[in-house]
Amino acid sequence: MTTSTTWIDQITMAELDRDPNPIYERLRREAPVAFVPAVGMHVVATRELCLQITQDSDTWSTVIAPSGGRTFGAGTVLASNGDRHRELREWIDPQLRPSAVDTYVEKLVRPQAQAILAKIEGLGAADIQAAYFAPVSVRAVADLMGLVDVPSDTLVRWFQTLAMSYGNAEVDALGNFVNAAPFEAGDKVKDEIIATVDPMLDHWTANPDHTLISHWLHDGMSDGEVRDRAEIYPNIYVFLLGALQEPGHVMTTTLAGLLQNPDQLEKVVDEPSLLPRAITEGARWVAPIWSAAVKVANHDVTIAGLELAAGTPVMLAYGSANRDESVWENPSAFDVDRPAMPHLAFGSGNHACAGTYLGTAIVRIALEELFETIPNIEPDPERAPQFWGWTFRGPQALHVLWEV
Ligand code: V55
Repeated sequence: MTTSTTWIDQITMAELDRDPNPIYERLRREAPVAFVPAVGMHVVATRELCLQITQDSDTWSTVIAPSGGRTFGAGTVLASNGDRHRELREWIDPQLRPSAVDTYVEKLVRPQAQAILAKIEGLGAADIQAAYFAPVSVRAVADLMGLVDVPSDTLVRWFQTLAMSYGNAEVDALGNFVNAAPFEAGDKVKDEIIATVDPMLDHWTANPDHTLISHWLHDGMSDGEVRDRAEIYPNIYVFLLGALQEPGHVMTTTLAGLLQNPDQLEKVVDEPSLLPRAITEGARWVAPIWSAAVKVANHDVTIAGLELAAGTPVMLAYGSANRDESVWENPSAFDVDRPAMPHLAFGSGNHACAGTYLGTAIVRIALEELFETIPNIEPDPERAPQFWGWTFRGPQALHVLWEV
């Protein structure tokens, strides 16, 4: 047994949440797979190793991060494998396929985006994250799910509380969670979600419609049967966190990147067909799900020279993989003119994001409408955006100004 402590042993959760990038830059160089005591797990820092692990589901099964499992409980698609995983994706995927999304996404997002902008365009200043991006993001996905009557501020509070619980990853030397309060706040929000959604499930049980949750109840079931609520709720939580939060994160991150680079902002505002490039770069630059995917070794395995015993979990840092200097030149710079190279913000392998196409379309439409309505948008020079988070990462606010 070794008693010497290394720089890796001294990494704190607070540092990771503030800015994981300098830490992971050093990990990529010195220890691409490393045990980090603060999070009680091995972390994987490079793109090549993240890809290798996600492509090899014989060696690596998927599990949920401990703080994620404490938050969502058992039964999420995030933690499933094999036949059960295929079954869950068969009921989640159909409404999210590009050919389906193209039939509804315009009507779902553009009018809501225009309505929110109409209320703020005369203000001349805003935290555009709170005033526009978060509301468009939650409205789009929650309406699709069928939660049209849940107010946007409630939905934002739900995803924020669930995210603080899911990201409450800090453990002590024995591997026990250090902070109870974020989990307890998450439990309260889940009670509130169940109280709100249960009557809707009663309604959809008798009256199937085109909403996602109604499909989840009925699709693949024999006549007169609906899927058990215990199977549905954990996946409702998955959507109420990730699917509601991340489009907003990518909108804010992409705009923050453009505002730091006025020449790039001007090009994109003048030529909105460049938006998909800018959005791809935003998702690469600061992956909104920065470090959440966990795999577990099915048998003893050697990776990056390290021998890991069967049952060892490893946390894939897609946010770090996306700044791998062996793949991207000057990776910490936001640059819409980069050569195309697939990033890992939507993961990879059989658990890759089901909402990639929908989420990207929501972000694109929100930014198209923003630049159409407020083409002269500028950063507030007094208030630079503060990025935060290790599990989920994005600017906490984005203060902007414009001439009215
Ligand atoms: C992830 C995705 C989620 C979520 C929590 O690891 C974690 C990915 C799509 O939603 O709520």
